[in-house]
Amino acid sequence: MTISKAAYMERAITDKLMIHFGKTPDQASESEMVKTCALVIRDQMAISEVETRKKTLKNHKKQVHYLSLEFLMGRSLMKNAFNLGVLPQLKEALEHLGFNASDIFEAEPDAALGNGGLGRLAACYLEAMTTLEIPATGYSICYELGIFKQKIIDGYQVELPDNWREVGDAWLLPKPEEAEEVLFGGQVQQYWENGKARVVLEGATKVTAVPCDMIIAGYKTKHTNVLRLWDAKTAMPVDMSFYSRGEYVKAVEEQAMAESISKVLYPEDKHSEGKSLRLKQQYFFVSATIQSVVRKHLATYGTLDNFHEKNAIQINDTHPTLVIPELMRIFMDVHGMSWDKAWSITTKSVAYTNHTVMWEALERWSQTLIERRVPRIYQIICEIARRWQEKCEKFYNNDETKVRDLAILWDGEVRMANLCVAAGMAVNGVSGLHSEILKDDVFKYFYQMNPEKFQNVTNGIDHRRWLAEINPGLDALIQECTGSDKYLSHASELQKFDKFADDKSVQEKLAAIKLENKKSFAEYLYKEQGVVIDPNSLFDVQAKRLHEYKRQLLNVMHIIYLYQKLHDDPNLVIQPQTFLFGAKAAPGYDVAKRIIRLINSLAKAIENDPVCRDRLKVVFMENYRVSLAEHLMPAAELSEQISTAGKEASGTGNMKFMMNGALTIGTLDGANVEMHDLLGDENMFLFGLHADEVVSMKREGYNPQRIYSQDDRIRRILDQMRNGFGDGERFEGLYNRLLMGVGGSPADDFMLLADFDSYAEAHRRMAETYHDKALWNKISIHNIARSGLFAADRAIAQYADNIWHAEHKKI
Ligand code: 26W
Repeated sequence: MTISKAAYMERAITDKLMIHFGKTPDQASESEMVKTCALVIRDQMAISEVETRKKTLKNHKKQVHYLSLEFLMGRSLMKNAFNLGVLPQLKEALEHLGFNASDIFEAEPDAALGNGGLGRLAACYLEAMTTLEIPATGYSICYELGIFKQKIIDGYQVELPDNWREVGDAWLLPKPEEAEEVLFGGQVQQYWENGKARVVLEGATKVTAVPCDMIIAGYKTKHTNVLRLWDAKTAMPVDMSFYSRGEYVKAVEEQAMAESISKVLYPEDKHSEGKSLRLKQQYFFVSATIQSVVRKHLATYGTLDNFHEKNAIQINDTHPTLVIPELMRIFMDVHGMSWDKAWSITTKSVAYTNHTVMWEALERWSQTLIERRVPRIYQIICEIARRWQEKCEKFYNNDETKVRDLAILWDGEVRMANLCVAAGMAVNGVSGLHSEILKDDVFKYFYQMNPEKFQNVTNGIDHRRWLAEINPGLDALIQECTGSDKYLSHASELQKFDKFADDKSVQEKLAAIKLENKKSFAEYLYKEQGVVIDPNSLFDVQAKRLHEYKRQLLNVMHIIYLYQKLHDDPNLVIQPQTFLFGAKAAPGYDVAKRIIRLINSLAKAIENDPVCRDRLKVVFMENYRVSLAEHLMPAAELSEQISTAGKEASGTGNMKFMMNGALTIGTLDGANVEMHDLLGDENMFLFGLHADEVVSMKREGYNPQRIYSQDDRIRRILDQMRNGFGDGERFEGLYNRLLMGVGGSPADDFMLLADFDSYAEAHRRMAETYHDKALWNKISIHNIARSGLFAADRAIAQYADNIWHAEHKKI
């Protein structure tokens, strides 16, 4: 049976290769093979997509529209084949054609249309929405360049463009017949027509938005969904008179300007820059999306009166906030609705997810910029803001501080988060703790006005990708112990694995799987980067964007501490450890880049040090990305989740490590809190201040200099950091940041010194536990077995039940 299916697959591949590239398998390159396989799989999905669309229309089901400026999709070939249930035959066909299947999978470029957690979450959610058979569409921009590729040269981060589309295009279906026009600039004109006020925009610049659809396969379902990526094209026809007037260059210039909108993903994380092009990107994808949604709705129902009953629009952080005024504009200016009716429908359709409490990341746009780029949208925002302010003044009896806090327009700026909370039908945080902080702090006055709006949906990850697909050894063990593959559809089944925690033979099998995974990762790292690591050392991993609040620097401080300890006592017996870092720094974030440089100095120093080199190893993994994470997670043993409490909204890497059996060393922050609820103190290495203690310690006047002067270890670590490691690099800037505060930010803003002692103590407990192999494996089993809560399926079911009110397959 499988043989014939594989033969069928092989035939499809050879035919496609011939038609598309005019080649036979022996002539095809790996890239051509990736593209060919993608086209074969895409054809299969395209058929189900047509069927799904028909069914959704016929059944008049409520649809979900997930708007996000980022979708960090990663690779799709193996994932789609896995979900469609054709992975075995695809592998067999490739091998039979003379290719190494894993080389082919490895040759696919990541579709890296995102920065980090927020973008990867959107990708995991699309998969889960599809598996749960929710009619859903993701919307974003078809960036030509995804997040930059990171090279490390002489210890420094260097950014290179990521041109993913050469091969990645194979997944995209352009739909020029569904293009939309988006207008920028111009003047708003109002006039009366048949007793009704009409608003039109004159002299605006048109940009055409062409959809490129990426089909998403679900697991064990024929249901498919689509990620619709908008490509910006100039709307100008090739106007000959333009050219004859000698304005050739101008014509080409305008084209380049329009098309620059979808050129590049902004590589910022946690810092809103207020750049005009970024605003254009936001309006471009929002306007195209809403026009397309409204057009399809009208084609089905012939009325907009039931728009909110048939559509739920989820906005992923504030980046798509302009959907709110854009819906108002289309309802009123294009379809003649009254303000009140348009507002009532809009506010029943849109929901907002917040992903950060860092003030730098809360988007604020200059009013003049918005007015210039999208004048009609600006008018509508002003009117929303005026009405909102009236409401707030009434509710809070003109209390000025509260009204100011709640304002949408303030001090020449538009506050996007406030607009979202004022207009959204629901607002949610992404972990229990984070959602509480939103209610008690960030949006406290909003919460007092509308407590029923505020919800929590703890993040989740696609466990089919992040466990079954990337860790087949563990997948097999779980299936063996739980008796079936049921956990793939019902992640809560993982619980059944818990009772094997004390089973010696299961512990040993798990240890053997981990060791295999560590060996494969060591090989991978050697191939990619030429670095040798020892699979028998403990793999201690911190992989995430580089940011001060995530405290990679605390990890570094502790490694320096171990390094100095070994120097004090060269005969000290310690567990050999490999510290793996993976992190991109935003190109303009100098402190983050300095920390990367420091990690590389430390790595070099240890490598050249005969006392330490057999016991400690530090590796900075270049270009951390989804596909690297897929190799890394199965091999990790210790997961570093050490953010300053109250700062990490949720974290999702923490969940991926846990699911693959790593133990966590972490603070009570984000979803770590919920992990701790499931695991207890005995199955996790908890340390550090709690979120409320961070706040109160800051209020009472935190003094890192005192810690520095009283704790010898800390003084030595920081002094070493300042002086560097003898390679000509000194890190006085970082030292000053911890002790003096620089450029307006307080000394040690993220409280590394306050948490150091407790962190070192947790590491000590960890090393002791690692020594007891049986205990370590037992804890690892508990971690895997209790990670089912963090499946994206659970999170999506909550969104569907509590926010979207959309039907879904039960899990
Ligand atoms: C405007 C620049 C910018 C770009 C991205 C500001 C903020 C962001 C994101 C909100 C940053 C982000 O990725 N947040 C992460 O979202 C994850 C998914 O919910 C959480 O797990 C992480 O804790 C959170 O940092």
